[in-house]
Order: sequence, then C-alpha cells, then structure tokens
Amino acid sequence: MNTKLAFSLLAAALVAAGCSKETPKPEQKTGAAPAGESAEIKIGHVAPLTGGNAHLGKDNENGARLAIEEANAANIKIGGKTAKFTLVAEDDQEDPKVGATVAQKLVDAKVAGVVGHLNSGTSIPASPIYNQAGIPVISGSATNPKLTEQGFKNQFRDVGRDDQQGPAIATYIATEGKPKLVALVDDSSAYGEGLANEVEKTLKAANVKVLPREKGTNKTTDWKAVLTKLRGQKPDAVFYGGMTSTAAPLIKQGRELGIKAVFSFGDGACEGEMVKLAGEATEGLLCSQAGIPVQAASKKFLDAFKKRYNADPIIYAPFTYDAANLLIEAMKKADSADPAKYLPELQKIQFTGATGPISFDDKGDRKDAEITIFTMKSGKLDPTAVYKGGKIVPYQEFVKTAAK
Ligand code: ABU
Repeated sequence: MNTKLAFSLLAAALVAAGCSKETPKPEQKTGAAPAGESAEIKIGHVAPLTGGNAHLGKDNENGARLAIEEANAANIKIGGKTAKFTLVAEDDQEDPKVGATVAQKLVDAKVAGVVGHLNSGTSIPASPIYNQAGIPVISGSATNPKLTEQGFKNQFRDVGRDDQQGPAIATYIATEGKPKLVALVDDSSAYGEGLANEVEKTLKAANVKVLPREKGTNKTTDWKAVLTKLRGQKPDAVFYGGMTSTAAPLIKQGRELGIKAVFSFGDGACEGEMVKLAGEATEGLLCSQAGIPVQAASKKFLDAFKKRYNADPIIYAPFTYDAANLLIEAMKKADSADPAKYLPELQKIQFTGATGPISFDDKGDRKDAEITIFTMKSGKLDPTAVYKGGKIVPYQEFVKTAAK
C-alpha cells in the first residue's frame, strides 16, 4: 500500500465531508427530589438490553453505571445537598417506536439527564421528546449525523459522526485493497443505511465502481439470497452498514458461499463478539470505530471497569462513562440538577474524560472526535490508524501521544 497516498486521500475526503431550534425552557422542575440532606438525581440510560446486540447495550449501561457509582462514592454536593445519583436503565430493543416510548417514560420519571440511546435509529425519534422536555441527552455511540442536525440545543454525542467515519473507512478500503468493484449492503436502519451512503459517496469520488445497493433489516440473519447474487457479480470488497447481530451471519455465510472479497463494517460491527459469532470468517475484516479504541481509554477507567465488572469494556463503555460524567460535571458547575440551569454549563464544558479531552461544537457534536481503523488479525481487532482533527496518524504514533 502507498501509505502516504492513502492518508492524503483520506484526509481530503474527511475535510470534504466537513463536519435552531432553541430548546424550550421547561416550567416543570426535573431531576431533583429533596430528601433531608441528600437529593436523588435520576439519570436515564437507554440501549437495547434484549436481542442480538444486548451485549453492546449492557456494555454502554455499565459505563454509565460506573460513573454514577463513582460520583455517589465521592459525596458530591449539589444545591447544598449530597447528590444521590440513580441510574434509570431502559431497554429500547433497538426499535424506533420503543425508543420514543421509553424516552417519554424517562421524561415522566423526571430524569435530570439521559445517556443514550445506543442506536441512531432510536436516538433520532427519541430526540424531539427530550428536546420538548428540555432534558440534556448525550449519546456515547449514535453516529448518524441527523441526530445533531435538528437544531436541538439539548442533544450531544461524545463520539464521531458517520460523515467522518464513512469517508475514513471507505478511503481505507479504496487505498488498501484498490478494489475495482465494491458491493454495498445495509440493514435499512438510520445508522446502517446512512453509513453505507457515506461510504458510497467516498468510493464513487475515488472512481471506484459500486454495485446497486442490497438491503436487509436489523433482524436479517439469513443473507444467502443476497450473497448468492453478489457472488455472481464478483465484487472485490463488500461493505455492510449494520450491527453485529446481522453482520456476523453476513460474513460467515459469505465465506461459506466461497466469496473471497474483503469484508468491511462500521462501528456497529467492529468488536470482539464478531469472532465469537463468525469465527475464522472474520479474519482480514476491515472495520472502523467512531472514537479511540477501548485499550486507549484512561488506565484509571480501564482498571475501575475491570474491578467493577470483572470484564473489559467492549467498545463504547468509555464513552457512556464520559457521557454520565459530563452530565454530572455540568450539574456541579451549575450547582443544580435542574436541566434549564445546568444545560448552559454542558454546552460550554471542557472536560478530560476516559476518552480524552471533550468539548462540544454548536450542534452538540464532539470537537475533534477520532475515527479508528482496525484489521482483524488472528481473532483480534488490531488498530491500524487514527483520524483526528483532519490528520491520519498510524495507531502506534497515536498511542504515544494519547494521555493516559
Ligand atoms: N454507531 C454504531 C451503532 C449505533 C448507531 O446506530 O449509530
């Protein structure tokens, strides 16, 4: 591979990709329930906790829960009372309608803030409900650009966007393997379809021929008809926009049908469970995550997570941990858990979390979010390169400079 050319092309694509409505002020006070010298402050967390991606939902929840437990142990004073944070964890089943229902449930429960949702497909329909209630929301994993393009001043994310991730992984595919023909498949979700669209744009701009889109759903586990068609078209690479539960059968069945193409996924399917589900078929997989790799998170976080759960975080737990801490830090600065009072602190926050320095732009997106590219080698995801602030850095160089 011509690495210099790859990095230049990727940087150009990412720069090209670039990267109101005011939030109503709620009359109803939410979040704080006085009880003697302490006050309960509820923080919601939403992710799929059932179904094929429940392991990712639980991982996200574990990150937020750890932050809350640490905050309680620190006996933080807010508004003159000791804050007792409670996590209200909800399961949106990765279903847009359930996502909206659960959002209303959290508003009715008077949560002071929300970490989530995990999926773009549930975060987007939930977002007007939180916006109407004026409740700050930070997703640690939802990457579809629309989430923060609606003008909602209460909506944030502390990961990158798919109009950063798509150009990064597509340029890597184009320069690494120099494919002449690429097949694109997606799960028809806001995330999967949106990311595949971003990949397609970048591939076409690099003069790579793209086959007509193949579609599934976020429940598809039998891909044989799609793959048999693709086998006849002989693509050099296959990109799939979707989550682990559907990506694992896709790559496994693709290899069983004798497809030799390079398979490539985004962050929804760039994690260790892929190996458990699809085994050797994952060897050589190229994939991206919309942040730093888990192993580059702070040692303090990694040690605390291991101690608490006797397991390593999977992918976005460091980001949901940071999201919960960002809400808490903004409350501390405002000396209030009233969303109307602490939201302005969140908008201008400068915070160093487990995933590095965090601040938000006017849309609520994380400034200078990283995108990491991985290759699956002998059943392990090997980080290859990190994109940050318009530059591509080989992973080994990145870790030397990353704060621990
Ligand atoms: N970013 C991957 C998984 C979550 C989402 O739907 O955006």
